[in-house]
Amino acid sequence: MGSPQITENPTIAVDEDEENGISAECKELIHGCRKEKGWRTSFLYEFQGFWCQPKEIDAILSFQKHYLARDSDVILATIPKSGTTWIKSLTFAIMNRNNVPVSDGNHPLLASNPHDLVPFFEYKLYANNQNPNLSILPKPRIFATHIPFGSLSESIKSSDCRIVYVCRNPLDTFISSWHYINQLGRESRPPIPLEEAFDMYCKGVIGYGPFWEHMLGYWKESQERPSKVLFMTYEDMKEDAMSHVKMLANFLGLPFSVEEEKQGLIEEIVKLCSFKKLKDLEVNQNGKSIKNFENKHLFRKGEVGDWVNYLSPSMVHQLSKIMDEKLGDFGLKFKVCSTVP
Ligand code: PAP
Repeated sequence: MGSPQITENPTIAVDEDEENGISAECKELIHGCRKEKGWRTSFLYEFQGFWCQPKEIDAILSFQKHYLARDSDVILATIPKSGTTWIKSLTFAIMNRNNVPVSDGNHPLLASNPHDLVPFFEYKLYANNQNPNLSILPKPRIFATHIPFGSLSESIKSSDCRIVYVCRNPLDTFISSWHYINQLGRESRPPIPLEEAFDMYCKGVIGYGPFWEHMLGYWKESQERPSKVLFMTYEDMKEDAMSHVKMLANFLGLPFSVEEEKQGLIEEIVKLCSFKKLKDLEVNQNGKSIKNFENKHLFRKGEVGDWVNYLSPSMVHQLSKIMDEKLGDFGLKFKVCSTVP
């Protein structure tokens, strides 16, 4: 953010800051992109068909140029606020269970936020380093991203690495995003009104949106290549976490043995990664994992259907219609529960 002396024209001050430190290539590129007012930054730019901030675009360019997937890599993909923190914790616990027992009092998930254990390509690995040396990372390498399927690096698509995609009912994702964005900028800017954010969301203007394109990219791939992309929803996971943990372990090629199931390991993983357990940890109450982002804001309510408390009937109607039009033909449906206001 600009200093108080140069905030006479805050839009320009913020805008300059947003472009600060990005590469010349990225600067040139974004000046040719369509732009719209952002939720949290002055602008979002339409880059490769999705909306993004300049610093994210710069990191994505580096990622696309340099990341080389290994067959054993696992990529967790989401659009923000769809269950990223949860799927990171579950996948980490499942894949590392032979290195660190889930019941270990020193389990990494008890002391670190899942975002520290499973790094994002665009916020961590390629954010300040064009070509980080990822070959030194221990196996199993688990990465995360919000990048749409079409813009993943070619090596992800052509290798045997696996992708797990989690999506969430857009009505809830919208409300979760709106709360989060307003928490982040509390000291420096007024909250974005719900109606304004809603209009942008319905136009597809949100980080990595439009949400329908994001979902469809991974959905289609999961239909065509089910051994490559596992598609799960937040709602299904909430309804039956145990069977989803089992499904996830099978997909990752690390099924639970009969012995592990008998010992109750699946239930232990579900408990370790539950909203309540993670939320109450010291690291998630007071820590910061992604620069300037407090971990506590990653754990708000963790419920299905909280949108009923915020959206008017006409908003529900409008967004449901978009969901139907954009996703219905592809067999991707979300429940709009009976408690519509
Ligand atoms: P990110 O994309 O910024 O990392 P992400 O983790 O996808 O965020 O989304 C946060 C949402 O997941 C929050 O939803 P809410 O605003 O509706 O409450 C958060 O509460 C929820 N969440 C975080 N951890 C868990 C968990 N372990 N189980 C279930 N929901 C969770």
